Amino acid sequence: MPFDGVDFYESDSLLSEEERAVRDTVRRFVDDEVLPVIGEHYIAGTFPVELIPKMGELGLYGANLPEEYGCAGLNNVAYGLIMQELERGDSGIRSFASVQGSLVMYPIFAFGTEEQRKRWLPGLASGELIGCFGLTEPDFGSNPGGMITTARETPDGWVLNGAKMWITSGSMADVAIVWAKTGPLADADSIRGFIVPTDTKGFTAKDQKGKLSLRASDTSELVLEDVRVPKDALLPKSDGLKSPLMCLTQARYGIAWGGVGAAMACYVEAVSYAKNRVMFDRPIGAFQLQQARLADMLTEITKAQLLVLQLGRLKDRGTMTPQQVSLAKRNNVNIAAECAREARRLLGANGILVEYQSMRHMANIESVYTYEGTHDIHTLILGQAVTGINAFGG
Ligand code: TGC
Ligand code: FAD
Repeated sequence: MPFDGVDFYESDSLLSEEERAVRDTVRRFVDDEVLPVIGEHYIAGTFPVELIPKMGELGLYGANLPEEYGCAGLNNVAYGLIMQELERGDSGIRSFASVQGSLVMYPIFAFGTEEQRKRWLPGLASGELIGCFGLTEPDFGSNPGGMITTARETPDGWVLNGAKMWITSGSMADVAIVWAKTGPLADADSIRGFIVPTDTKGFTAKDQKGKLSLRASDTSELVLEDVRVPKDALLPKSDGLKSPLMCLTQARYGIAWGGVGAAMACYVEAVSYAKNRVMFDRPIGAFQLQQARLADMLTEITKAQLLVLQLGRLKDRGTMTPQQVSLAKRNNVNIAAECAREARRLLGANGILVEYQSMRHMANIESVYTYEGTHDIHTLILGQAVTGINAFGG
């Protein structure tokens, strides 16, 4: 049955016609192309690569970047709705699009030259090229400022050395945005971004095996051994740790919308099951305990929807702050985790089957809870915003 949304507070009426049309297009795409195949891919631990050009045709990569670079030029609310619908399908699908748009195309757009934008953005927008974003290292996750990957300048370019860990789309990528220190290791201000074609000598990517979460997603370790790139591989306007953190703000914004999508998928599945599953001669939806579960889910989804919609309007107005994004990422991913777990429980034994969606979302959301700043890190970002005191340590 086609997905009909969850809209208890008529938040649809707060969307423009164009925003609704974008949302409905992606909604249909997810119903027709993602949901029929995602379970198999999840079990197999593979990414549905056949969807990559289709998402490109629909303009889903970097959809809030300008049309002159082959992008859709949509506003940020429409961009958020795209992420919401993709994550309703699977967090791995949304991750692919988030990384491509917010973590690869955005830094090229924001920190690159006009030549770099023209060279890379149209291919990434169409999905002909796949990108990945290398910030996290084996020993530097929540504190990327400590990274030990280096870029040394030579007369004809740069030489990169180091390793990046947990990199989404790493093994499929044609191009990697690699963050490295160009000065002393103690100096996070010397971090700069580099556009590294993955066929460059010395660059290798290895699949991360054994994942029990985000299985329909390519996650890899990148190793850079004397990787030589020309001068124009540097993103010239990247300048210190702030630059990759600016990219994270873009991606976290999309994830906050994505959390709503995953939560809605689980809620709708739970409502339908509650109405149809009969136990003790009554549908289980007739029992107060199950109604309480559904009421809690609906309440949290409704609050989360209003949160991201206002966040999107602030982003479109140009006043959104990273701390506001932290609040939304932290809240919406957390409520998605709660909804997925409660839906799975409501489904009883069927809830552990791949034919249903809730347990897949429940497992996926554990990755989403951890990446792009763990829930704890966003707590500390908010704590700092409130008190002015940095509690990160170090
Ligand atoms: P700190 O001194 O706080 O900040 C350095 C400079 O950056 C500014 N800044 C930001 N700017 C824009 N957006 C943000 N979110 C920003 N956060 C900080 C800050 O104002 C400062 O500017 P300036 O002008 O004073 O130099 O840096 P810190 O070293 O104390 O770190 C702070 C902390 C812990 C919050 C930060 O490192 C952090 O966010 N850690 C979490 C790491 C993380 O999220 N990694 C994600 C890797 S990518 C990923 O997971 C992709 S998943 C795939 C998918 O998206 O689907
Ligand atoms: P750690 O930093 O080791 O944290 C471990 C625990 O300690 C967590 O509970 C954390 O909250 C807590 N902790 C850490 N510091 C503090 C503190 N100061 N106070 C209190 N508690 C603290 N990275 C990329 O660069 N590119 C990608 O494409 C990418 N894709 C990913 C895909 C997946 C599936 C996953 C799981 C991760 C991905 N990541 C990516 C990495 C991700 O961003 C990191 O895993 C994340 O930032 C956390 O780092 P860590 O795993 O090293 O945990």
